[in-house]
Amino acid sequence: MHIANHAQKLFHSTLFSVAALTTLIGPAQHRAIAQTKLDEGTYKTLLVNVDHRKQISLDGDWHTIIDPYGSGLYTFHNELRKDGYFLNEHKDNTEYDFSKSPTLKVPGDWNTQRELLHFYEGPLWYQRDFTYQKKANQRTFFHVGAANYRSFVWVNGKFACQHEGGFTPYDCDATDLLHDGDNFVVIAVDATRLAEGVPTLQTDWFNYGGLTRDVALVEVPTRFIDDYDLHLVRGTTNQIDGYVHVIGASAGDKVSVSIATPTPTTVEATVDANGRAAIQLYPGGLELWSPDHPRLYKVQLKTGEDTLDDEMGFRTVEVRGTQILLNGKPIFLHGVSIHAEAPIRTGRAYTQEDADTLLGWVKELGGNYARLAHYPHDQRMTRTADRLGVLIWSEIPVYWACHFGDPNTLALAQSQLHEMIRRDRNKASVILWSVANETPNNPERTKFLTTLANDAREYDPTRLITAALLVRTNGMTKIVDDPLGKALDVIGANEYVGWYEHEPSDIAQTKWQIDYQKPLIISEFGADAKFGLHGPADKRWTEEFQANVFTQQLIMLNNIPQLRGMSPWILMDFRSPRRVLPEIQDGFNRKGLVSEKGEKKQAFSVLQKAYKNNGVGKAE
Ligand code: GCB
Repeated sequence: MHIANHAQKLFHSTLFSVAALTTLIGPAQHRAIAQTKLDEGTYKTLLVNVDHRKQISLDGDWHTIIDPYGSGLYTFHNELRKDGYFLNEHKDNTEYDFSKSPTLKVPGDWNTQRELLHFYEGPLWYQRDFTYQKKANQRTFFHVGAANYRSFVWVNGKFACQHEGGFTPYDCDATDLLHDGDNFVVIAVDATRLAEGVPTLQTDWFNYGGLTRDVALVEVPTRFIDDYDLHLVRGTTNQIDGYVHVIGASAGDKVSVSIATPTPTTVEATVDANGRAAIQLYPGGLELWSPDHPRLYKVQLKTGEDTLDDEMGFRTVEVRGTQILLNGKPIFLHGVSIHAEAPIRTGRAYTQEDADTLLGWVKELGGNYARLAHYPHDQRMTRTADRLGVLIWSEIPVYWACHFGDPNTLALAQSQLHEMIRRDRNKASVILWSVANETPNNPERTKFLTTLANDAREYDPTRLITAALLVRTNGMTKIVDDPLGKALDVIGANEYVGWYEHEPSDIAQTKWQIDYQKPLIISEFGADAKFGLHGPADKRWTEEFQANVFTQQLIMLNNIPQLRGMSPWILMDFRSPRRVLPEIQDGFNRKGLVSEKGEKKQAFSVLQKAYKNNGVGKAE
């Protein structure tokens, strides 16, 4: 299915209807909560630019029940319960009581909030009371910024919606489920890793569970803008094209878009029978967005009672031969990879301070670019990147050995890809959509990822499509010939010469054979170092060893003529259950330039010097 149709199905055709996108998969008896699909719900969507909407925050303390057996949803014979925990009952014979159960903070992963939950990966129930006054001519959505991995929402005991995928937001229509006065919401979140899930069972990051991003009620008029796209047209410096999509509109309704450039410009357009209005405008005095000049403008969209503000930058990105052009000019991407790991306090990142710290370090390095690995990060990251001038690679968690032969896994990857693009397509900072990382090279995988690459390009033809590929080694030659390269605009390649293979002294002599005349980004290289551990440069795990790997890599990278960007692995140490070496790793991947406490290792200055002196990489 084309992603456009998919999008249509997922977001539009269910308008005002019940029970739209869910089917019961197989006999419920054999399913864990994470594999359950309930078959009724309200309209579910992803509201674009939700952070500029009128919100009633539900962040704070939620009552929680740990439910490893899924008893809140299943009976003793493992049938779906009609009287599950979602009813939040207080009868004589009720065997649970949210009001007496301990609380957890939302947003936030559960693993770092309560020691008992550190390695917990099963179902956990959240409950919260709130008061609400319904307003006429208004719809109210229940917004979840991210819930890892599957989640189910009930409002006042009635099922609202479910979502799979731990890193993208969703909004379910709670209008008819809310009443005046006291209300409650129950959300079951199941962090069980699934072989057929996206991601799959094996990853090199911590499976932080829970309501890891903001939760809120979002109020919109009955006729409202749910989605739009405004972008600068390639080859122009002032033509902005796109669309505005309106829910609840009739053909012929008007929408307007204004951009507050020095000569403010407004255009009015007409909605078609699908609720969509094509937009084209030529704002006067537009200054283009770039890392050196991250100019944002106030944008206002209107239809009927609905007004939605945004701050947007405008720029173009394209490929010419082996060059990446930003606003028509060749650019080299001096970057670093980042996990959504919170500096200092550890755990999942979600605050503005997290985003400021992480992207602040990129600026301090002299970088103009960051690869947000390996899944969509909190929207604060792309907003902050827009503001600070950091170009962004954004990725879906199609990582390592997913079930590439499974059509359900493909559908899931497609929906996560679609959600990622839909949420962030109006961010000037985002220039690359990545469909995968280090997947095994076989025909089934290539077909799966080619479908994703084509979907992404069809859904967003204004950006570049990439993936981080594995590279073959033949002696001292690294070979980039993965057939997936054909489907990509920019080739991403991960390599660990000097760490997982060969010695640091071999790095500088390594040769590259690249079978594609396309821009290449070395999306990862690196070495582990424990902050404060010192020794000779050939002693593994020391800061000196890591710094030397970086020094040698920079020499090697300068010998690759078509290299157009780099995002070494990684900005900050991050938690990973695979990394168990006592006294060194202690549960953390130590390839950070900075420790999880924010302490800078020697390699930080090596990279900083190269970036600040323009000592690595050529734009053309
Ligand atoms: C990789 C993966 C990344 C790992 C890294 C490592 O190639 O893409 O997720 O964390 O290597 O440290 O091994």
